Amino acid sequence: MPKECRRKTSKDCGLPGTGRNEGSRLEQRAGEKSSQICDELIQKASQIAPSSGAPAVMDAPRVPQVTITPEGGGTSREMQQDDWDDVVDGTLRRKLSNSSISSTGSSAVDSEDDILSDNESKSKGIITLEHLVDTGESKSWWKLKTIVHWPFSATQRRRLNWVQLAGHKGNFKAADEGTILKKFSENEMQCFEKLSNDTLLTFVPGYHGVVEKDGESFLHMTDLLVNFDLPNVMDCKMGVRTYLEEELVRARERPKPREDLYKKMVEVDSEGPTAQEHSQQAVTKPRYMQWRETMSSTNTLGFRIEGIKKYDGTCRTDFKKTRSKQDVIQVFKDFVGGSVNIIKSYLSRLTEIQHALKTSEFFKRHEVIGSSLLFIHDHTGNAQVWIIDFGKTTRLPEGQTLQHDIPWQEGNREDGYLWGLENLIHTLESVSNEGTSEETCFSVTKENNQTTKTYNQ
Ligand code: I3P
Repeated sequence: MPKECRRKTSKDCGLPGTGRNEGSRLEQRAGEKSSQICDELIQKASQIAPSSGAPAVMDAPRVPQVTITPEGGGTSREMQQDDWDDVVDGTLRRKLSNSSISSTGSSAVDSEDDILSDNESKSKGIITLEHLVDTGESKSWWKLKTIVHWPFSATQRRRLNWVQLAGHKGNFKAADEGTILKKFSENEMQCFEKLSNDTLLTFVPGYHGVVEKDGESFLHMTDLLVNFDLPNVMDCKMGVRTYLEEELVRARERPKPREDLYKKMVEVDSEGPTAQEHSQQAVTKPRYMQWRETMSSTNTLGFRIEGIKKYDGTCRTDFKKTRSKQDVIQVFKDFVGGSVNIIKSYLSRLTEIQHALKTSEFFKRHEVIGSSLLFIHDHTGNAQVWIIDFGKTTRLPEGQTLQHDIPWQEGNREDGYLWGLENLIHTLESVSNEGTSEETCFSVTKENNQTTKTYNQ
């Protein structure tokens, strides 16, 4: 059984004061926090099943390895001052890349950073933020809480399930009902602007421009969960590669050993790091990302499952070793509760997305890295798939286009997105064909803080 995700208090997340190298201390804390927050990230018991044959075969992509070079001097390089932004509002912040900030569902708190440190915010898992209405003073406030306990009655609560299954946390703020604010990324903004005239428009979250709040910029977006009742959500990261070519080049030119990524790697596979990496207790980011890709189904199927949140509030992000097609089939079966109808709805939506991608001018001219397909369904049978997260989706030089279904070789910028989508469709077809012992029809009720699932006779 998956364990519920846990959150630490702001006290637990407090940043250290001055002292020895701030950067490396924070970096170290990031690793520690990750493991504290979501125990299920490390399910040592899970086995890597051998790949059971992808429906389509693409040559294994050539993976240029990036390891720490002797420049590191045989010991782990301490974080440099320029790895960090200056003190902002009294808080030392790590520089934000314009990388993906996975977004899904609804809103957030006035300032999550008040509660979560930036390092913790980069941990995975799930949190629920509820908008609680104070009936007495017609004043509202926001509360961060763990998923499973619902101490307020449904009438007191305007439920806002806020779901983030992948990417960086702490990047969302409350917005008008039905919308969310996502931390500004120039890249993502440009994508949304270009997508406004593209065939993909109906498959991406509604974009309502840039807004300023508390001195920060945000992308104002439609909340994808708004039309669902107790939604089930799955995040699948698409493509055979999850890092930009420029990240690879940067890592070669200026390797930045990271202790936090080393720790994350060791937590999943103690034999993952090379002898040199073990001695340095650090790995570079592309090296970590490449390792993640080979451990999961990214390299073998062109997509991977990042996380799942079920209608009852449980969440899982322990899919780092979910690699074979059969493993993925099993996860999908569990996710839909055995409902072939939901799978069929997803398949029909995926086929529409596939068609739209093949005719999209935007898609043709962008390297799509770190973008996810977000699956959402609920007990009413409503099922949707959305294309999300464009923080690392990059425009190609004028005149260059991508095929998205040929092997990646460094320099060609191919991302394998269409190949992954094809495999994803075949995988869901297998789920559908294998069927289930029962077609699941059930209703969900919530009473006395308890969610009850009732199967129809
Ligand atoms: C993270 C994941 C994120 C990546 C992050 C990784 O690993 O690959 O996509 O952020 O890099 O740590 P994991 O899934 O194992 O937690 P970007 O996509 O923004 O690069 P980071 O630690 O540099 O934020």
